[in-house]
Amino acid sequence: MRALHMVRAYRPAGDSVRQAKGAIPRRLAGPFRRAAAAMVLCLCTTLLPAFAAHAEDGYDLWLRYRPIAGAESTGYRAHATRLVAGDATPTQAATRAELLRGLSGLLGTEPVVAAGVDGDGTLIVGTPASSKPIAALKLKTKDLGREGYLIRSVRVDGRPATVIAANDDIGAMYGAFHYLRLLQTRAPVDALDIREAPRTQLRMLNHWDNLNRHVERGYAGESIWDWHKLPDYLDPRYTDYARANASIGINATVLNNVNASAQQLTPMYIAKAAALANVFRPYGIRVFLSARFSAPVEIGGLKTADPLDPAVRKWWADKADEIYRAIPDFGGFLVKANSEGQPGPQDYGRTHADGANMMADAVKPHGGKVIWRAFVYSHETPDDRAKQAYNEFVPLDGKFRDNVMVQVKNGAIDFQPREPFHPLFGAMPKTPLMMEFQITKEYLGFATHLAYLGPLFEETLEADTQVRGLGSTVAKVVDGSLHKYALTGMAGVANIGSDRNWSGSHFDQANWYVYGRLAWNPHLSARDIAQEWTRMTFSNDADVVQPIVGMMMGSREAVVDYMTPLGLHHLMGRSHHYGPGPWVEGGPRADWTSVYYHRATKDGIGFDRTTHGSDAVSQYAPPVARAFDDAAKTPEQFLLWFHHVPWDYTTKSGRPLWDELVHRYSQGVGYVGGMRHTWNGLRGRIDAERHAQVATFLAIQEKEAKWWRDASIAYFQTFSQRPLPEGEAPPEHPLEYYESLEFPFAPGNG
Ligand code: BDP
Repeated sequence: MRALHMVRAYRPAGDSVRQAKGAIPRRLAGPFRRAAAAMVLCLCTTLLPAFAAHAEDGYDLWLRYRPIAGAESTGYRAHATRLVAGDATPTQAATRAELLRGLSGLLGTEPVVAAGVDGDGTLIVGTPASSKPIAALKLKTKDLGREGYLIRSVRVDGRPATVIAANDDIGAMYGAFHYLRLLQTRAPVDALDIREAPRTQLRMLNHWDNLNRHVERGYAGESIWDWHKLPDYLDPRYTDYARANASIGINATVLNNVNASAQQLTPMYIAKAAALANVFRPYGIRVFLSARFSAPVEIGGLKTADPLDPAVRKWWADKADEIYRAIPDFGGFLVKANSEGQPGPQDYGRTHADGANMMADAVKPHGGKVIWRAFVYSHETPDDRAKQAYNEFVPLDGKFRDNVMVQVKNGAIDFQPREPFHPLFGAMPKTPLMMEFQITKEYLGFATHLAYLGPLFEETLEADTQVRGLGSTVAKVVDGSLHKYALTGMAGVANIGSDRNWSGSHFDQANWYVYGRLAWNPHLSARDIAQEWTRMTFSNDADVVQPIVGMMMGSREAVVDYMTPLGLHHLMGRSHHYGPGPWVEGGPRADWTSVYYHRATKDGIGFDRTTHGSDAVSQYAPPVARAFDDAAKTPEQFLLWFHHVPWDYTTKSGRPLWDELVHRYSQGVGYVGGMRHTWNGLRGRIDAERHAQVATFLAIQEKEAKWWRDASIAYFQTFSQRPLPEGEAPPEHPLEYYESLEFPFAPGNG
């Protein structure tokens, strides 16, 4: 991003002079006009050098490569004065370019590109096949697979060197990014012995991007895919997107929304997708497409999309052939079927397995996969929504083709600030299950709320399904070790858009980052990753890293507290999901209302999912089910998810439930106040541009956290009919005020 960054660094300064001059209204009288113009000019000349030096607008993400202070004296420079790295393939060339960009940025001087080790401090990068010096080292690389790598401090002909070796070009690229990360985070690099290989095979982003560039649940501007100008114009952003993903090991991307348009599969759009695939290929990223199940009818002229109909099967096989002619390494299809109004096999009396297998057969000859989503539920099914995916899919275990994966959201409802792990994890030993996380913060305050999702992802991955005894964690389901899955993977619903900072806020970049790192290794620690990201993104200064990581680690819990404490869920505004809406009821379907989920009455609150209620608990392995069935044994964070309890129920703190609820709401707001305080204390330690935006967003967050608290308390108090605990401020407005607020233009609406 360096080259782009430099170009941009100069342009806005010039532009701003022009715009600023034009912006002074003509009608202003002479002297005032002249004074204003002089002021603008003076402002621009003062700011110009700063802009020219660093446009800290977030575009560079975590790949900023800013100089290491004292790179010489700290010894970093001595380790990479020379670079031996090939450029015979596009991946090798991209790896070498990244190392040159990164090392010259970090070390303040460009390493000499050499053909062999003829000096001290050589960095040797490649594979035994592509690099003679690496072949000569006879390193053990077999167990690293195609994407793994090793980084080791070695001696070649007595000279100290560092080697980054892999079996394949892409492994070497991942190793190069790892090496740069070591420098970026100021890790020691003089005695390296690192072996790394990804723990999952498919590490994928799901873009919910429409062809008109609207991003469903997107809060970072419009889609980065400029479909209209593709395939001819390739925005340099596509390359930077690929670099950023490769730097964290993401190797697959689904370009379009799961609520898919059949148009995506027409020749015109296949050509556009192929152009993107060409950009991504050197970075090890494969393109997938969301496929609309009824495409054979909509764009194929058939009368049916019945998966058992020979003409339909042939249509998909032909379509797959056509796609593979344009994109030889096409990954396959992602499918949302018979969910939220999408077409699917059940429209023809067939099962999800019938649908998935038909498409799997179409891509199989080309080595493609079908990723079938388990996010299915219907308001016509008279059962708890939380139970429906399990009921639908568990009977199909073992009935899918071997190139089908079933993609399961982390929880059984829908990406809430907190959900217990989905009961499907552990329940389908014969079907590879992929994890689906949501990186974009549809239910966590959009882009302006600072919520680091590492702890959310980690909490789910570490949850113990207990299906094969203690320690049968969700992470072990996902990495395939528990059930010996032949295919493994993780998907994250992207938070990427065309906003200059990619994710809509500087801190939301951390959610893209942590997702990628956990997809690579679901056993990593969210805190360690936050540290890494902070060092790469803001500063290596301990006085900066520590407070930022502290803020981040508690930030998601704060959102849980001020939105949906104690296991409450799905209480946000209708459709757009912005702001509180616990009063939402009526409308087309009960399972799209809030009252369906919180079930507050004068007697109490919460959804009874015990054996006496909807019995959702019985979808978990017996020991887990027993714990969730008993309010006293249920972790309090899930209390109202599984239990309907009276308002005076004694919680773990000793407070009655109502008091505890109010306490949590206030605690959440208080945490945001604390983050503002911490952030203000970092003024001057972080560039002014990013500091100011984060400060403003935190102010928005505090205002909205209070709004959530006040509206929720005002609403639930009509049921609890209890006074506020002592010291708790009453809501600022009456309930009717909160209920009257409308947001027809909230972003991201479906
Ligand atoms: C929900 C979103 C909706 C998506 C759906 C899905 O509100 O926009 O289409 O998930 O995952 O969270 O299919």
